[in-house]
Amino acid sequence: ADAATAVKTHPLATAPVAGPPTSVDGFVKEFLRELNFGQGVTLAQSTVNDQYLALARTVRHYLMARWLETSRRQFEQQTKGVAYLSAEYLLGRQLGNALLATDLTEVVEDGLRSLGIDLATLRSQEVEPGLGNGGLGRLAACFIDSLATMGVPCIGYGIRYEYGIFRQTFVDDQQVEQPDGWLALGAPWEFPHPEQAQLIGFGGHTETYDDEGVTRTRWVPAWDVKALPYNYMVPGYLNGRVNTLRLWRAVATDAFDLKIFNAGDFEEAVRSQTFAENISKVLYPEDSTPQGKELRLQQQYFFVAASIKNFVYDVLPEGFDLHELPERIIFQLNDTHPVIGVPELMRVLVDEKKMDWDEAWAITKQCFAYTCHTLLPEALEVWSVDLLGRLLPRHLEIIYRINDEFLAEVREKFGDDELRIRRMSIIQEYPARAVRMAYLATVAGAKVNGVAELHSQLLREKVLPDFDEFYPGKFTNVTNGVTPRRFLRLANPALSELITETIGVGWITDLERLRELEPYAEDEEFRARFAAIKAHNKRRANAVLLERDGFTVPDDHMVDVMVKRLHEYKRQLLKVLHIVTLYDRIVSGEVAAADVTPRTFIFGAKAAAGYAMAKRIIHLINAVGSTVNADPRVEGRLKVLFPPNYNVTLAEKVIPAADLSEQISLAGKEASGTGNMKFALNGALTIGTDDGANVEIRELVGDENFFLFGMSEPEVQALQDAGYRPSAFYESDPTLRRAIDLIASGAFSGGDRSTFEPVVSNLLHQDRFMVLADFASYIAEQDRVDVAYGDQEQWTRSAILNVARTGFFSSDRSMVDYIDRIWHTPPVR
Ligand code: HBZ
Repeated sequence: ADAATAVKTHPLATAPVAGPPTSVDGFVKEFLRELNFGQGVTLAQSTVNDQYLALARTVRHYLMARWLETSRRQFEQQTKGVAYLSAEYLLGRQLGNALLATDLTEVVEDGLRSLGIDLATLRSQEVEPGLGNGGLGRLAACFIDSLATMGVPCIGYGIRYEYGIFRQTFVDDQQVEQPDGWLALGAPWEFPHPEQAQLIGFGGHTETYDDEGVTRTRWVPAWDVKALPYNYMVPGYLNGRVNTLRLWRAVATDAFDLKIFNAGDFEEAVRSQTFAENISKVLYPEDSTPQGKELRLQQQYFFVAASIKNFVYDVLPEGFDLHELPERIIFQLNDTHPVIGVPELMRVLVDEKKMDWDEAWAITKQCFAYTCHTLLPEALEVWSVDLLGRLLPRHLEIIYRINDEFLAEVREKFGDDELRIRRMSIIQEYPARAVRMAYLATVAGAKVNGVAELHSQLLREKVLPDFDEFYPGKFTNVTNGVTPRRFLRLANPALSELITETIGVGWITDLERLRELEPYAEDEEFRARFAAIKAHNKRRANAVLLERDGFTVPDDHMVDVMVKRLHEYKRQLLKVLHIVTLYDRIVSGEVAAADVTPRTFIFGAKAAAGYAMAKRIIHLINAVGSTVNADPRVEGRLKVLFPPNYNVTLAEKVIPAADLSEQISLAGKEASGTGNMKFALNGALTIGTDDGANVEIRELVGDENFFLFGMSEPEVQALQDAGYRPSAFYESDPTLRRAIDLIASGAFSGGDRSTFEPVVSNLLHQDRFMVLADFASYIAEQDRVDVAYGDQEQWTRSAILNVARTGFFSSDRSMVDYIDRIWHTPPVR
């Protein structure tokens, strides 16, 4: 104890050692030290990977003092902060962002050059942590970047998957998934803290006991696993702040294998270790359609329980009065994946802290807020009572009680309206008894938000109308945003330089200042420079795609990009039908090739491994691409590129090169979209439906700078109600019929009519997302795109205005909205 006190009261106890000097010399010394002492190699012996790892560790050193200082002050100040609970963080590469945040890029570039090393080569060595599926995971990464930059206390909590989103390859034009061993070459950005491991229980039973005259419940789990925290730095942009992302890894407890080992079964001991470690082994690659698998629920409970325990027992100071929890923390639920945290906090407060149920519930209701990211009914998570009862028996009891009390309140307000009670119950009865996690989140959350205006409106009116009526004021909107640091400053250095030269650097942390660019749309010289940058970015994308996939992007082509997860509602098929239509126009002689605007179509999309239709659509895109690219009749006019394994790293190269951004989901299905924002900010024009955040993009950039097509959400609803018959569109539209017939004829499958028969017949007889209904409108609008592209001066004007008017979509603004409407967590100095 004496030794511990001596350490804590030492004059240097809380003063972190400063990082290396911010000079080329200071950097070079530190880098060589890392190479020699950290990697154990001389410069001459070192591989690119050695150099990358040494560089990453060197950059860490510059951030370390700030990180320690941020934590120390946060502990000292005890102001309210955000615990962002997310099963996914799609971070992208770390090195470039860390250099940007510390303003070290030039020093490092010069220092490395003096050693004969190219910074860009080392940056390419980094394998991005793909710990997310798509928009939801990337949103979490943007949000924690913004919070750090704005000086808002935040801990991101999640799972350190050993394997992130699969690596996609194509074999015979079809998707094949490979494991993503992102840790294989070293993980220089993480800080494991095994001494802070938490035990997380599972299974078993509950029992009541007498606690000095009070009957209490306790949970006796049957098995447990250890949750090891791995900390990651989340550096703010040039502000000396470094927040923390804490990801949990599952390992077997010693007791777990020791018991079995001692029983003489070595093999079983190893097997059970594997069993425990499976929990954080791999990211579920299903987006939008949860599978209800037991391991998935284990993952969810594992990370949420570890996070709540960590916060309550380690982050809060000793003796903290838990009645004040809502003044210290808000747990933001990124979709329903962490919602099991609600009964978990109740269990901690009631069973462990022996708090009265009503008091605990009053606290819990103030400590959670819920963000919904979907409108698709099949995407709303439900967990069978059977599974929950087996895995988390105490949590199921708690959920039942929450539901009983909630339904009693509903009865009180609305009377014994049994239909309504059944509709609103957290427990669904059919087809099987199951817990509706979105309902639990809505009942427990202080606020519930959608992710774009239209989405929030539909959420209130269509998905949770009873709850909106029951809880006036609970529902709100926060439109998504993207971080301008990664998606403009880092991804598009040329445009960033032009912007900074024109309006100063303030835009990087105050993106609305892009408005100051508006007048330059009329400046011929500015337009010329802007257009030259787009051309430069196309050449840069060309170089990357050439090296990566052997693809070339012709200099003189419009670059037309659709990158996002493969899902029927996003309607990659509509894009395919457009390409097939253009192809058919030329090969049938209807239009001379020379009269077609040259376009290169770039796709990027992963399909969930078990989503058969999505995989067929990938096959079709590749097949159409192979045919089109090999046909001399359309050479120089149409080109289709589908680089495999689209990820954040590729996005940073492709988005800045785009002329046209495809945002073509069926109205009412895409909650927000965030790719749409990234494209507009990088000067692409959007062709899109009135869906998600497209609505707000169009409002801001103006109708004349946006290509709108397709049905509106009310029109979709009306067609649905009237009875949608896709074949009627096929029969009455000859252009559509030709495109579909061409696919059905085997023209893209070596004459084999069976290959794409399931796609064609689904379109003709089901077409749940009304591709055929929007086809004519889409083609007509695409023809207008061609005409517009013909006037390059006007196109560039529009592109500049897209940049100037979309500053609203900074995730910094999203954070301001969350803070004002939901969190009430002011920035600290
Ligand atoms: O979240 C996306 C929405 O589709 C998109 O419109 C929105 O912009 C974005 C951010 O709010 N949703 C997802 O990305 N969803 C998932 O990735 C997902 C992952 C696992 C699931 C369910 C959904 O079990």
